Amino acid sequence: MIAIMGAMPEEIEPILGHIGEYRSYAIAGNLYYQGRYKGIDLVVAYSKIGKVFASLTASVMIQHFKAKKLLFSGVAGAISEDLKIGDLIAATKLCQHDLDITAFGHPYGYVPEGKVYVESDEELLFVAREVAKEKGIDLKEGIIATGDQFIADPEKKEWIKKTFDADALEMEGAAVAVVCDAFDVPFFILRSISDAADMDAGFDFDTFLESSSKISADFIISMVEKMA
Ligand code: 4EZ
Repeated sequence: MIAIMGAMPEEIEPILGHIGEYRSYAIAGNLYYQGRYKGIDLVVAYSKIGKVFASLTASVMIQHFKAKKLLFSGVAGAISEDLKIGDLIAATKLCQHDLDITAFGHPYGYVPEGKVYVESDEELLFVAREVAKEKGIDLKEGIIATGDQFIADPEKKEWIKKTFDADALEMEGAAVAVVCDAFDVPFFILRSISDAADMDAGFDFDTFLESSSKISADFIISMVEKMA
């Protein structure tokens, strides 16, 4: 069983479009869609926005649906100047930019028995590079910073860039990474840029949510095909 998750309905709709027939299960306030694509069993769901909902959904996909790999598809705000709207970035590692016990001398993003960065699975990154090569897609790779805030402020964005060396930001990736790491489930977080986390972010996000979600979802489906 491979899990594919997003945070918002728009992020998983293009995935459901590919799998055709599926069954729905309601668990703890979310709907989980189970179906098959090219002979592979899939469970697909959107978590709702933010780290808490994302952790819940990732946990259910692993514990209840026995997902052996988890792929996340969605959109993100760009930090790196290299990333333009519609570009794809695969996370090499992820961190929580809003986790702060620095009052006790710890670095930003760290709590005891945790780690600042959770690293993505190398094999899934390899599959992604192969798909990108075959399709002639310019897949970027970098650090994704996650927090429970929609960032639409150049100063906050700059702080996240300098504190975590992050290339993109969103609100679920690191939560999924922490859960998958704890359960030893290989994960892959893919995002297509919807905005630049600046003053125009709200407007750009609304404008590009659908198109960027589709770019990310199509790539994820190609990865599943490659794994079949
Ligand atoms: C969160 N997602 C945004 C959800 C916003 C509004 C109804 C991705 C994202 C993001 N997150 C795209 N751009 C972002 C930004 N500038 N800051 C945080 O994963 C829902």
